[in-house]
Amino acid sequence: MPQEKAIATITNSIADFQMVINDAFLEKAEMLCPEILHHEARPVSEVSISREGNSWKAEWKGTVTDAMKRRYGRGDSLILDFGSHFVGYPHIVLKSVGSPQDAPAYVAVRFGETPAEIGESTADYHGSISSSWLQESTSHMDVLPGEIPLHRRYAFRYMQMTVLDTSPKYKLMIEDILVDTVSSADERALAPCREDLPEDLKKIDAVGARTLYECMQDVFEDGPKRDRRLWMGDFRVQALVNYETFKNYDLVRRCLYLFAGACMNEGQVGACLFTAPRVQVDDTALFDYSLLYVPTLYEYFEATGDRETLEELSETAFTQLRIAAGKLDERGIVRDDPSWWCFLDWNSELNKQAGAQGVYIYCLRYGLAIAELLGKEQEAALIRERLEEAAGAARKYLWEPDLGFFVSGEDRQVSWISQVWMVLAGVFSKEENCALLRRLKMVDPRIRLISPYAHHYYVDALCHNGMEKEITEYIRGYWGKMVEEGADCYWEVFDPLDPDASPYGSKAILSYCHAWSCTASYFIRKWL
Ligand code: RAM
Repeated sequence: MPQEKAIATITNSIADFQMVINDAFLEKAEMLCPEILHHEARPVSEVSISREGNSWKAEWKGTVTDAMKRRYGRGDSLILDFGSHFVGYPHIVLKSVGSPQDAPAYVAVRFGETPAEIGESTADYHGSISSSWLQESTSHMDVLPGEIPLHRRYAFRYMQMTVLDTSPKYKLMIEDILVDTVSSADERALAPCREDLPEDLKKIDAVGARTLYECMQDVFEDGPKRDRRLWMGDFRVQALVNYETFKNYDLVRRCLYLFAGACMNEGQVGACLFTAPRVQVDDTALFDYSLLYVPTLYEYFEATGDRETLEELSETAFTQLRIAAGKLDERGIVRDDPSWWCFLDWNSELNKQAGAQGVYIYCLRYGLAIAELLGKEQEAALIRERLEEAAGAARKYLWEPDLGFFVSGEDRQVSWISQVWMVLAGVFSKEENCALLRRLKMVDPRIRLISPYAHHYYVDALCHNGMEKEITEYIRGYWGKMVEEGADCYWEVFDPLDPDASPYGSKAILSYCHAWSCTASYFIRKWL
């Protein structure tokens, strides 16, 4: 179906960046905008937070009732624990006690998904992304009683309030405190997980489902603390978990239309989208993220049987494959690049070439499935040809028989994620893939997996090659470890061998409820 395309040029940091808008698609996305469901949650205790070695721990200090009986003056502070992770709008009502309020109250609040964000000093933050993500706010309150004016939505379990000043004549008391929580996921829709599963796996699943729940807002956000937007890579895996849990098919459909409705130059699906004040694609393209639109569309059709959407969005999917084909060199290998051109994982030493080739082949397979389903013979023939070429080139130029691994880039780097994507790409037979996965575990190359997102694809590779037995142990050792360390939701980055790992140079800025980490629930529900 031909679509009218209006081209809007956006002044942006990338000189030739253009946004390609499809109004009809954006209108559909708008119509699918979900209702946001609200609940109320209150703090459950007062805690103290202290450092224990490299990590921060919260300890019970008292009841909320006692904390509300106390009077707070200049320099006083308290930390409340809401008992679990919440996303929403806090309402904190303060009153003055003593003489009449003869000066404004000046208060600071800080919210943390984990104790670390309360414990670490924000003044010491020197990370690579904006400190404005740190969840804190200071306010003057001229008239009491009154509510601390907090306009932002926060993602948190812990809240610290510090009184910066009152006056010598009056003090503050907390009159009321609650959070109006928001999510577009309906808790009642959550499909129960298998009754006969061991308790620890049920817990691992519950944390995954909670993570997804918190990230389901008017789009599938990557993290309700940060970046609070729709990233293609995160969206793909969120959709998979959603099919096994909340089954909000319309939210997936909405996001598919959003990506297709606001593309980058030549119709490339952007790495991420903003939805306010209007829909806008970011001026960042990632080779793998654009391509992952293809399996996401196919899987949506598989889950829903919605052929109309598949048909309407199939051109967007084929376009991604076409654009990716333009990045191949004369050998049929994806050209390497020193820029941040492809994501795969947060390992800063990672060379992305082989992984990118794997993603390309993998997505070609989904593109072929779509073309065949829709009876698009010409498209199918073209994809088939590209698939053979790309897989052949990978075997010829990237496979190193002496090492028994795929190599990447000029330095012929061997990394975990290159092998994972080549296995998922199905460049070799199942037996060879299994052997490769076993060798990978045994040799344990130094360039390992860092993000739960990369770990997802490793586990996926195990599942698709008949190695389901290995996955239970792996889920326990990875996602289970986060649970052991007190995770209410799964974290953006988790490297058990390097607990301080952060791609941004600080742990305080990390998102501790991150969409791409929720996939333990998918494996537990679908594969165990
Ligand atoms: C970060 C976010 C997001 C991820 C991108 C690549 O900004 O963590 O989830 O998809 O990086």
